[in-house]
Amino acid sequence: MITLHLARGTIALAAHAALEVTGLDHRLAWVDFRAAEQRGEAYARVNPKGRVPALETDRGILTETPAILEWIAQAAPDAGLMPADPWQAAKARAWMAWCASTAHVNHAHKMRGARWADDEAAWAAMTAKVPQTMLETARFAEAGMEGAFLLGDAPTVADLHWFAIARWLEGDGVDLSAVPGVAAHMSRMREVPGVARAEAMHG
Ligand SMILES: N[C@@H](CCC(=O)N[C@@H](CS)C(=O)NCC(=O)O)C(=O)O
Repeated sequence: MITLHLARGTIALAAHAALEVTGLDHRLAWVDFRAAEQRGEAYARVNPKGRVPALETDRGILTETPAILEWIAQAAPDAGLMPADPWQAAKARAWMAWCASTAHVNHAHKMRGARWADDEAAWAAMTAKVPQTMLETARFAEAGMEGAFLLGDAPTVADLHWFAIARWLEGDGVDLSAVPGVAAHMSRMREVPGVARAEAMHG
């Protein structure tokens, strides 16, 4: 049995949605951020990095959203979430690397400034920059879309990763009317069977 460790509204939604889309049998282990469970001893045994998602499998525990998404896609190849074509697969990985290393980090500057500075004025400066950097992030995703989805006509793991981040845009001060292609992509993602069911559990 697969167990996904996740918290509401986080990037773990991407892996959660992938499990719902593929129909892989799984259970959910919710981590309570309000109680700082992600920094507790029990969760450190799951993921010493203190982050979600983490996926427990019969082979061990996997962390990092791009790796988890690719593993889920390969465990359920019929769902078609990872392109079979090597070039398209590489592009899906490129999107996920960007989501994890750039888009997600831009968002984290809003609330997690203490990771990068001890100076509270620096935290405020990082937070203040987020509406601009997240608008640029959204514009980059919008400009890169090759069709209804990031890689063309069918959703892939890259779309699930980006969707989880796009849900943060309004809270980050981005007016979605400035990026209609992103708003349309979010609507299309909610029509992919399984995505809305997962999203409904994230508030
Ligand atoms: N590189 C990781 C980042 C995961 C991550 O930062 N998750 C956030 C939630 S969106 C988290 O667990 N934060 C907990 C904390 O900072 O205490 C991935 O892509 O999976």
